[in-house]
Amino acid sequence: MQRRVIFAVALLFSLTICLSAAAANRLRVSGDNSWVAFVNGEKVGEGADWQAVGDYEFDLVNGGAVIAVYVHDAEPGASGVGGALADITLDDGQYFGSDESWKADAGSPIEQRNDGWETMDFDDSGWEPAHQMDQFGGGVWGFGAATMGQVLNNPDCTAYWVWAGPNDVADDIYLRFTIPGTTSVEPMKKISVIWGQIKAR
Ligand SMILES: [Ca+2]
Repeated sequence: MQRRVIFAVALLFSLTICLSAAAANRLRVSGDNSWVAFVNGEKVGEGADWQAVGDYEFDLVNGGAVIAVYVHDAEPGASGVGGALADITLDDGQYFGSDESWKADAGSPIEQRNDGWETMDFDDSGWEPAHQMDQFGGGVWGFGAATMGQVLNNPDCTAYWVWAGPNDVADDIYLRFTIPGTTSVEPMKKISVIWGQIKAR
């Protein structure tokens, strides 16, 4: 009997470690004027104050993840400039900040878009490299760095503000960044299908 109790306690302890370790990947997002963030096709959060940075935890799928962020600039056309900033820290310490290596696409407002742009399997090969602007801390958003730094520290954010093309043209933009997994895309597709079936039940 005592052995069973010890086993049960050990199992609980391992599960707790597993669960807390699995939640250590972080996505931090800001968008001027508002954003909606997705990881692996699931919405993780949204915000409408670029100085109040979003801070979201997520799980990897086969060691990888697809980050997808929509940002809306509320001032039409050239009457205001838009900006998007994001970074990713994995629990193994790997860091990825938004820059020209991220994929970007200008389009309709998110309410009108239903092509699966946020999903893991979406083909973004036709998207452009993001238009890279100032690094966090400088440029037109520099005055908000102190407030934003309350979230964008440990590690310090080294991402760049980005947009899809010149930021005084498009008002609705989409970003994608893929963290490669440890296996090919095919098993990831199968897992997302299975997950979809489980959720549908
Ligand atoms: Ca604008």
